[in-house]
Amino acid sequence: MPFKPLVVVTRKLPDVIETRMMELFDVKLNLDDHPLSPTELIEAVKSADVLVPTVTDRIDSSILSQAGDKLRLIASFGTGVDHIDLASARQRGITVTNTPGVLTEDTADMTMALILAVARRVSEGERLIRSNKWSGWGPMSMLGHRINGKRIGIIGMGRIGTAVARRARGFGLSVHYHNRRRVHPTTEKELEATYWESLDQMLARMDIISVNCPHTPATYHLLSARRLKLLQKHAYVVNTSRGEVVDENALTRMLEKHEIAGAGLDVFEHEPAVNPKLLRLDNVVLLPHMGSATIEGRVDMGEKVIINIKTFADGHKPPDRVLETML
Ligand code: 8YV
Repeated sequence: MPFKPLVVVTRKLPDVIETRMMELFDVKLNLDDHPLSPTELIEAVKSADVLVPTVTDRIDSSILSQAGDKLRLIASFGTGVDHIDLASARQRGITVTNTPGVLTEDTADMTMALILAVARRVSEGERLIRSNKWSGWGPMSMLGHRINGKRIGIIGMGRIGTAVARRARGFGLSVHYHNRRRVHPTTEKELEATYWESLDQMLARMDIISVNCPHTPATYHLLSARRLKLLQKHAYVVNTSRGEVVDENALTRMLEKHEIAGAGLDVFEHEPAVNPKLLRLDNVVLLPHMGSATIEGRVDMGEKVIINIKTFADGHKPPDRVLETML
């Protein structure tokens, strides 16, 4: 390898990945896995040739302005890149890569888990048993809503949205979607998916809404208070993308007033903080950003990061480069 970079990794990664990185590069690990403080992050960008951040590292222009000339690559461990100021990185000649593709299936699985959990009251049922308050079966107890035969509206028909659509078909849902662009006719045909150019019109007709678009300036609060009001009273909202795409306070107000049936949330606007009002509601299922959290997925992500760094260090363009124009 022409260049053996100093790679600073901000969080603990699978052992097999850290070991491989140490064989290939000079590596500084975060063995106790604490989220880096701003001071530590500045130290990291100053010393590294390559930074491997995660979603918990906010790499904005003020952090990047402190980076030395050494920092050439940000090889992010994750697909979403909304924690990185891409324009600022480009201006400084820093390449940014991510790990697309390898967490698609796991995140789609978690989307289905949330849909089933909220519509069939899975978490609520378990809470009932654990609280020792279950008095026995009753014909009218713990009734949820049937999934089969309902309509799912997917916002963002990229890799994950498409994987959700495939699973949804298996559960007997009819697939609808809103996307910046209509997907290829072959995919649309395979999924028997209906395209809605108007998000507003789609929202008003769906039983389940699944948020699967990335968070960008264009999708911030895409599900605004006004749009959430368009949903039917029996509708569910599921989000495994980014909290910022949904106005969390507006959603919480609607859930409190039962203006929609429920929500399944794996992501939040101000992670790790969660709106305390959500914690008191039974019609929500709350997960701690674990959509891609499988052992296999983390190893796959790590391998992608290694390929990106190695390709870059060998003097070539890394395969998973991200440009702000791609979002
Ligand atoms: C990751 C994610 O766990 O990759 C993403 O965009 O949201 C998560 O599934 C996390 O971002 C890793 O940095």
